[in-house]
Amino acid sequence: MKSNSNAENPEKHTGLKKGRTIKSAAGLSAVVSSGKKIFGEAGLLRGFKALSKLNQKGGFDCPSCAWPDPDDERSGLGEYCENGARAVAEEATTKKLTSSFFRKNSVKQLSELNDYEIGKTGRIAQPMFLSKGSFHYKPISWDDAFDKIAAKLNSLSSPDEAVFYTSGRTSNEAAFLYQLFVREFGTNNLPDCSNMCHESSGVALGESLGTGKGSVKLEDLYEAEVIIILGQNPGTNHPRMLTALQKAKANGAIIISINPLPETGLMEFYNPQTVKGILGISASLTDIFLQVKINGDMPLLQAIELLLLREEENNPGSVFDNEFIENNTQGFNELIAHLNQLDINQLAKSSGIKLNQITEAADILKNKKKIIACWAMGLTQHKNAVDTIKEIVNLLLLKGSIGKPGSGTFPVRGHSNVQGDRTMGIYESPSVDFLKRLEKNFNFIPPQHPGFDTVDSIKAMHAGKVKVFFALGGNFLSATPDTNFTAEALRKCKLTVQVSTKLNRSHLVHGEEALILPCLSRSDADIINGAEQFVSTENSTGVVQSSKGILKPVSEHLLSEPVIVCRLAQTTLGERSKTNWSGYSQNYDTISDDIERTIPGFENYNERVRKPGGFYLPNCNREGKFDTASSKAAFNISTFKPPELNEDELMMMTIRSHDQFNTTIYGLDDRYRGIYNERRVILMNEKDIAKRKLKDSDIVDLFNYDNGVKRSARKFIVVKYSIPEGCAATYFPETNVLVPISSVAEKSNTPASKQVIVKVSKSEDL
Ligand SMILES: Nc1nc2c(c(=O)[nH]1)N[C@H]1C(S)=C(S)[C@@H](COP(=O)(O)OP(=O)(O)OC[C@H]3O[C@@H](n4cnc5c(=O)[nH]c(N)nc54)[C@H](O)[C@@H]3O)O[C@H]1N2
Ligand SMILES: Nc1nc2c(c(=O)[nH]1)N[C@H]1C(S)=C(S)[C@@H](COP(=O)(O)OP(=O)(O)OC[C@H]3O[C@@H](n4cnc5c(=O)[nH]c(N)nc54)[C@H](O)[C@@H]3O)O[C@H]1N2
Ligand SMILES: [Mo]
Repeated sequence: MKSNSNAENPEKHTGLKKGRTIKSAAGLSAVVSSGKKIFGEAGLLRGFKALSKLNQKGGFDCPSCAWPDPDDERSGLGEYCENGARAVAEEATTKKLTSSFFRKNSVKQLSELNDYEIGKTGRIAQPMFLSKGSFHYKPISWDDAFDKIAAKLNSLSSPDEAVFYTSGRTSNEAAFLYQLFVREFGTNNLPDCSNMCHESSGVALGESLGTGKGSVKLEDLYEAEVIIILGQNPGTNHPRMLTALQKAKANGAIIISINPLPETGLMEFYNPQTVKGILGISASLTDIFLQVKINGDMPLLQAIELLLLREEENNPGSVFDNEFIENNTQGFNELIAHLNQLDINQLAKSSGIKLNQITEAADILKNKKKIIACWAMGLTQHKNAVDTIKEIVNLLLLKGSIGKPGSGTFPVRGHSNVQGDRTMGIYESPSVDFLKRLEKNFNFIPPQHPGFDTVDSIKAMHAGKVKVFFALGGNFLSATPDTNFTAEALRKCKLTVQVSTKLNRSHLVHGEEALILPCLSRSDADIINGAEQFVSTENSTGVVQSSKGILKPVSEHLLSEPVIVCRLAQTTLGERSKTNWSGYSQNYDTISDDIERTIPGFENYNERVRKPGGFYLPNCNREGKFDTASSKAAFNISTFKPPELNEDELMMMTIRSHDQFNTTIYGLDDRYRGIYNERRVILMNEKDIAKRKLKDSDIVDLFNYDNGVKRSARKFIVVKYSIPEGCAATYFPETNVLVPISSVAEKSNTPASKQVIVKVSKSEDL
């Protein structure tokens, strides 16, 4: 019998209040509000103690986003932002879930809470087990928990019947051990959150430039002449980027923002860490705002390239970097032939931007040589994401803006160590070279065939091909698309295991049996046999540095992620493995030694990771090299196909509010967008509201049809907003139920979460 719990958030409103859109991001109020939050959740002392070490050299890496820290001096006030402080507060809470909590609350009862309420319950304090047919989690010892998992894994008819997911907070050390264990066990089924995040960037950059990572360092921003920001909301998701942009602007950079929404941080910004900011003097960051239609970026970029081409033809040598193109690229003539066939007016129409505005942007770019393009989920989560990102590369290559100071690619990563996890080998399609190194160093034959990524894992579970689902962090059910389909998939598993810090919906929608293994968080002190351990992470610019937590863990029963992986490996593999699991779990330096032996760029790892500020990993683009088959950077040709929308349909993007970290909901406000106390909202253009004979604040149901399946999300409140006609926005994860499992980006298989076709109608209940 299954506990029949809710997969989705309950369809209840918390009470929408609208306020004015706060025009400027951050500022004193942001820091004060984060301070209050820290104190409220964690207690005064713990809060101060944690903040004083956040992102400091020798401190711990912020568990929020992957924005880089300055290489030189770091602010005495602490290198943190409002949302970083909230991320710490969320995990530093002293509230904990004891066995009596689970005795009182059945799985079904817990699933009736919304994500905000679930997050407020506290830290998981001991391993918990849900036996077959039971309605309540019960305590279990660590030994028994590992025995159960090992027995289940070893009973499978093939190692490929298990899937091992990773979220992006996992440290380099834990990630390295995890992929090693999974491959010794015998599968490459290593899906991760990156599959839903920057996978499209990795594929596009890898194919065109020879590395999946961005080329820009923080200092490059300060030298750039133009910074283009596409599909990213840094005010909320990478707040410290605003300080960097402010500095870039002071040095003369022009900022072009491309977004369907006028996002607050980009339009105006108070720097909380300067006196001016504290006094409330704001600076407008964006010079040109192009309010593109959802998915209009590719035609917009092509229109800019075409205008630059015309200018170059009029005045040869003045716009393109012909020497760079000649020496370093391939496919230039084909690109020019392709651009010449395109119609500028059609491109402008498809992008939703007036031609004169596009010309204004092209005019700025034509004489500039140092250009940086930054982007995030607004570009990666579309069906044509890979080609759109390659179109950014086309523009940069035409200008010779890669591999030089002040220029380059900047996919701004999400989770604080999502980039590092990939470097450590968390990847379902490892290279032959990487597998050879594992074979040589660890004396086993790794599986050679590719494993399942996130979407394919869900499909495989749904088809009954996967029996065990194991997650090292994250909230798989809520983060993935097609919530009800994914719930069915998870429920078909024999065993689901979650290594977690806090309760989430993935504990409540489970397999026949389920385990929750509670772990230390980034800010917790990790002491083994009296010795302080530290781990490491890699930020968006490829800097690896140490991270050492300092807070006393809320419970003595928590284990660190590296130790959990070691014990899992020892119990499951037993004599089969010759790897030094017990050594690793006693002293993390031994893990670093094996990372050094296995992964290029980690020479003298133990020594260099101890240096304040860490070290940069090698990046071929930075050195002006392109590790493609031809050793050249590749121009790419793509043709934009406008999405086919019926008259009554809207293109909807699922985005983050200011008060959330992915599926963790810190609060119910989105104050930069003027929305308070409610998450079940849909932002619509006033013409689209009128066309449907709706009014602002009406309650509507959202639905769509894909492959004959009707998907619906009920009871959303209409909010009139500045968004292009035909477009709409809702918050993730409430509308993940509407993202069809089959709607993915070509080549990267990333769910097209920013390109969801929906119909909107007055709520049926009213
Ligand atoms: N506080 C906080 N910080 C976070 C996170 C968080 O949830 N909270 N999440 C972390 C993670 S994992 C990630 S990946 C990042 C995410 O960081 P972002 O990518 O900034 O996050 P989203 O809210 O998904 O925002 C996407 C932006 O793209 C725009 N957009 C949507 N569709 C299009 C389009 O077709 N074209 C263009 N040009 N723009 C479009 C939206 O209007 C929005 O401004 O943030 C990381 N940091
Ligand atoms: N519709 C839609 N869907 C999306 C997106 C979108 O924009 N729209 N964005 C996608 C993106 S970019 C991403 S990255 C994914 C995120 O997907 P995930 O990474 O799977 O989700 P999170 O919400 O970040 O995971 C939060 C959970 O992680 C656990 N946790 C927190 N800290 C730790 C820790 O230190 N260790 C361990 N073991 N566990 C910890 C807590 O239990 C918490 O509940 O979602 C994707 N899904
Ligand atoms: Mo992400």
